[in-house]
Formats: sequence, structure tokens, C-alpha cells
Amino acid sequence: SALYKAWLQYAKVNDSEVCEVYKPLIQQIVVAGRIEGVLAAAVAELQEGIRSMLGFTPEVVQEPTGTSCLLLQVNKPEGAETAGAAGEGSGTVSKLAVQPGFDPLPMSETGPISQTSAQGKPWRVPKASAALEADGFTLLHVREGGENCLLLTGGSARGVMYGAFHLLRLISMGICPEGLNVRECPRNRLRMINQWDNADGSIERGYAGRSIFYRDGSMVTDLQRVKDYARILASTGINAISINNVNVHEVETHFITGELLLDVARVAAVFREYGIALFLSVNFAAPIAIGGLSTADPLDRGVQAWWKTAVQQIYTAIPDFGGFLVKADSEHRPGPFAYGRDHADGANMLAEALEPYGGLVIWRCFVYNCMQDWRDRRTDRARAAYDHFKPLDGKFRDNVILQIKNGPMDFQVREPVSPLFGALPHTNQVIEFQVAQEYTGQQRHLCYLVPQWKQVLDFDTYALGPETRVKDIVGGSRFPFPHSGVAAVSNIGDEENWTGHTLAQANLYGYGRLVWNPDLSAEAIADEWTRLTFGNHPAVVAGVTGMLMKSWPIYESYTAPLGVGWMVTPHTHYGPDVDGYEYSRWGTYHFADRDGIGVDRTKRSGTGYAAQYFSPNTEMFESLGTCPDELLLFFHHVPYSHVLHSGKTVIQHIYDTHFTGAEEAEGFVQSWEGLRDKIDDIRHAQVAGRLAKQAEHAKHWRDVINTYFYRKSGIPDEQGRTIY
Ligand code: BDP
Repeated sequence: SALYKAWLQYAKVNDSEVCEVYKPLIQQIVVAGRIEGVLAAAVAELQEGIRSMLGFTPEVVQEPTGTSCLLLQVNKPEGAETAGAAGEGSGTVSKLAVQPGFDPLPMSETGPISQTSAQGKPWRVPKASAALEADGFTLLHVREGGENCLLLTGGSARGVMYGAFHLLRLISMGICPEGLNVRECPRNRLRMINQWDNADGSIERGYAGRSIFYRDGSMVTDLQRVKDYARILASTGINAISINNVNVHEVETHFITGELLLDVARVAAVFREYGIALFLSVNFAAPIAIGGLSTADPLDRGVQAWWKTAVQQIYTAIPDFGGFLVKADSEHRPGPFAYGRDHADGANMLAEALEPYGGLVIWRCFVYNCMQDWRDRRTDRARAAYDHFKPLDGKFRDNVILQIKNGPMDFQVREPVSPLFGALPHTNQVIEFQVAQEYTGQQRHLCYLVPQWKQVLDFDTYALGPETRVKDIVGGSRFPFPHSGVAAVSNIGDEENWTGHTLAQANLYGYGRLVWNPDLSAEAIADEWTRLTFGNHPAVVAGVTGMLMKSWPIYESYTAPLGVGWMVTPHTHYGPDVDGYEYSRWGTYHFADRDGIGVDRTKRSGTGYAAQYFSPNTEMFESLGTCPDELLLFFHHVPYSHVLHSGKTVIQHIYDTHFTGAEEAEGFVQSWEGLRDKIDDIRHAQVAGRLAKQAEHAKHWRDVINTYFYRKSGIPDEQGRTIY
């Protein structure tokens, strides 16, 4: 169904001009070598996509019979055999195949896909590029001497596959191949998705049904849906996945051994076909839980030996196993602290076991005391990750990567960037986002998160002076990390449309695309997604893109104000409860009283969190005069009458944003209604239903928040609107 196909609709192309240009070009797909593995996935995708969009199935041949074709080849670095390419002298088009050892092609700008048709660029005889990274590709339109060909060259079979998906996107978006000269390389090496799926079939923070991986304690037997998931992930460039929750329970603890390991191997085989490496979340106390040892102390020789044997067994079953993801000493998970060891001891012990096989340990920095005393204003959860990990910089083995949440707290609608980025120059790191909308409307509200992630990736840490942006740090270009990249918690489940809210598919798509190239704009990604998902009608493209782009600010405006966070119902994290966490031990406070609100995190009078940044960020956040409005209450406790840079008082800002936010949510209902005749009934009705509920729920948020602050402050709304 259209719901299920997500952005791989491959809808019939109606533009006859586009059809006419592509048809002759891609009647034949030429692959000289053996077609297997990822290359087979790429060829199958091309055949199916072309059949569906253009109405014919290209034949796959070793040598072209005419003067037009789509040539796929793998470019191996200098000296190596050129694999999968047309062999020398085997036909006219084969001369187009790369020859090893020549200069790299000129780079074309990696831009939004709608601009990749580089019209009129002079064509040169394609030469091998030693610099073409494994996951990169070039896509060239070659028209010379009676030949008219598309030449797709990957740095590896994976590169060819990414190029195939790229070409299919171009066709879907109606972009002509004339003069095409694309060169793309992903900017992040590790492009990962984390499933928070449990063996019982539930999903921690899952908002789109049950797990597609597990049912009632076992792995599902029919892996078709998993395969389709691998496909949609690969289409955006994802190359790694962890398939079980970071909170590892009893059954999942056993995934690394016996029968369950064989099940994991079956899943790994499915992802392998799409170039995606499989990781497991592991239980740090596994040596006790399954090994029968009395300790999990990382410095204990018995424990070390146990993990080595376990890892050896894993690699016997899964030779290209990615490694472990670990949540330790956090929210009641076991970890090295129990033995008086630090997190470098813990991570390094696992890393040593994985090292001979090239495996990685991805160790999360989400470590804090979730039992802290709310009466003690000096403790600050925001400080915890930095306080724990900064002193360990440089102490981790080369195959350890720290996974750092984008903010210091927990995926709120607005948070500052984690001060750990840039503060660990000697430690591999990945940033962690949450595609699942735990705190941003749980896929019942529309909240396109790409603009938020972009702000984070663009943030300048000043770690090495100006222009030390988060995207360059995690992209590995500012510090020479052997491993780095991006990870995120997935938002999919077994609902027909994967994500519950059909428009929430844009977050998964956008995540992959942004990680591939963090310089793409949020609008360009929204535009691509909309075209691929709903077609190229200008009203649809403008309408849906517009809604997506407004959605995060709107969601923010009717929920927790000015960066203070939370105010959600405890445990479920859905819906307003202003004091829900105020007197609990989770460390998430707003400190609202009759006089004011906000958390003083300055070094002058507060928790000192602001000092964890580099200058001038510390000074910017520290001073009321320069702290950005949207983060004011994250860093400062101020009276309700405090005047923001916007000119409004804090209390009036709260009233105004909550009134307009709820109104704008209502506006989504109308905008979507206007697209009724241009979107299929099923998807239209599905989204319409969600938007109507969002509009209602936004009013509820508005009323709860406004009433709370009116009663606390006693200050009436300047405009005299109804507050209960
Ligand atoms: C929080 C979730 C919790 C997760 C935790 C984590 O509420 O369910 O286990 O993060 O990241 O956002 O480990």
C-alpha cells in the first residue's frame, strides 16, 4: 500500500518528457562482474523502481548491445582490479568504464537532490578516482560520439547501491539526466539507527505499534518486513543498526549465545544485503546472568575471558558483526561503578574482546543519577555526562566510540547542545538523536525534527576556535577520530505506515539524508520527502513542506516554554503535567514559584553547568543579556516580569505562544484539508485524523500551561483572553 511504501512509492511518471529521456538510457543495465550481495540489491531496486515508474523492466546484461545503457561499476583503489566493470575491449560502452589509477574526477557540489542535475558541465572521459570512498559514488551522463549513457560508479558495491537509490530519486522527482555529473560521499562514517525493541514485542518509547523484529520472546520467523525496513533505511544511507533496546532485559541478554544468536544471525543476513552492519545492545552483567560468574568486574580475568569467548562465538555466527551498544550505570542498569571501576575500564574490556574481529564498542554517555534528591539545588543532571566522561578523554581504546545525546538532558523540544562535543578531542564519538518523538508529541502531533537536528549539528563549539561545529566534530574532519558519526533512536513499529503518523516518516527519511550530508537544508529534505512520498504536484509540495517546516516551532510554542523542558505526564511523557516531575528524583525541574521560573545553571550563582562550554559559549549562556530567549529558562531563574530580547515579559510570552501555538495547530487541519483531492484517500484520512486530535490536544496544553502560570504568578494576560 501507499502507506507501507513510505518514500519508495516509485509512482508512475506522467511527465512524458522525463520518460522520453530516461527510456533509451536505461533499457539496459550493464554489469560486467558477478551480481551478488549488495550489488544484487542495487540491481533489483533499479529494475523494480524503473518498472514501476517508467513501465518497463530494464534487462541486465554483461555487455551492452547498443549505444545506450546504464553502466554500473565498482571503482577499486589504485592498483586493484576494477571489479564489476565492463572489461576492456568488450564493446563500445566498455571504454567508458573506469581505468584504475587516474586522477579523480572534478567534484560537483553535493547539494540538495533537486539541484544535482548539473546542466552544461563539460564532460570528461571518466577516470578512476582513488579518492572515491567506499560508500561514495559518481553518477555521470555521458553523451559522446553517438553514445548516450549513464555511468554509475561506486567506491564499493555499497556506493553503487547508494547511487542507484539516488538515480531512482531523480526519476521520481522528474529530474532529467541531461548533463548529470554527481559525486557524493557521505560525510559521516557511522550512520546508525538504534531500535529500542524488546524481545516480548514491545518497544520502549515506540509509537507505531509493536516490534517488527520480535513477538512473544522470540525473533519473528518471516523476515520480509525486516527486509523492507533494511531497504528503506539503506535508501537514505544508513549503514548500521542495533536491533534491541539499550535497556537489556533477561531474554535479550541471551541474544549473544546459543539459539538466540542464530536468530540474530538470520537478521544480520537480511541487513547485510543492504550494506547495514548489525549491532547488539548488551547487558554489562551478562557474565553473571548467563555465564554464572559471581562478578562482572571488568578487571577480573575470568570476566575478560568470558567476554572473549562470547565474542568469538558471535563472530563465528556473524563474521561481519558490528559490535556492542552499551548503556551502563544509568537508570538502574548494571555497569563498572558497582566494582569501583570507571567507564573506560568497562568499555575497554569489551573493546579488547572485539578488537581482533574489527568490532566496535559504542558506549553511551547517558549516565546520571536518577535517584537524586530534589531538595538539593546544587545537583544538576545536566552536568552529569560531562562530569563523568570529560576526565576519561584519551583513556579509551581505538575501537570504543562514545555515544552522546544531542543535549545534556533528554531529547526535549528545546535543549542546548551537549557540552561534551569538542571536549573529548582524543575520544571517538557519535551524536545521538531521537527520531522517535518521545517528548515531541509521540507521532500523534506533527513535529518535523530535521530543523532541530540541523541547529545542533551547526552549533559552533569553539573547541578549536571558531568554526568547530558539531557536524564537523562528529563527521571526523576536525579531530582525526578513527570512528565517528551519528546514531538515532528509530521511530518505526509494525503499523502499516511504519511510523504511526504518516508525516512522521519524514523524520526517518530526513535523519538518514541529513546524516549523509549535514549541509542539506531542512527545507530541501522536506521537499524531497514530500515529492517521493506524495508526488510532485506543486500545491502538495508547497503545502506539505510548509506544514513540516512550521511544525517544530508550533509544537514548542504550546508546550514547555523557553527551554525549561518536561512538564509532561510522568512515565508516558505524553500530555501536560506541569509539576509531574517537579518533586521526583529524576533531576528534571523548572523551579516555578509565585515569583519566577527556570533553573540557574550559571557558574556565578547556579549549578555551574554553563562553565562546561568553551568560551565564548559559556559567557553567552552565563549572561542574561546574551542568553538566547529560547534557552533562557534552561540557564536562568528569572521573575515572570523579566523582559526577553523579543520585548515581551516571560509571562506574556508564555500566554502569547500558547494561544498562537494552539491556533496554528488548528491551522494544520485546514492546510491539510486543502490537499484532499491531491492525496489518496487512505493517507489523507489517516493524517487528517491525527491533525484533528493534535489541534484538540494543543488546546489542552495551552489551557493547562496558561492556567498554571496565571495562578502561580497572579499576572493577567495583557490581552484579556480566557485563562481558566
Ligand atoms: C529516555 C527514555 C528512556 C530511555 C532513556 C535512554 O525515557 O525510556 O531508556 O532515555 O536513553 O529518553 O536510555
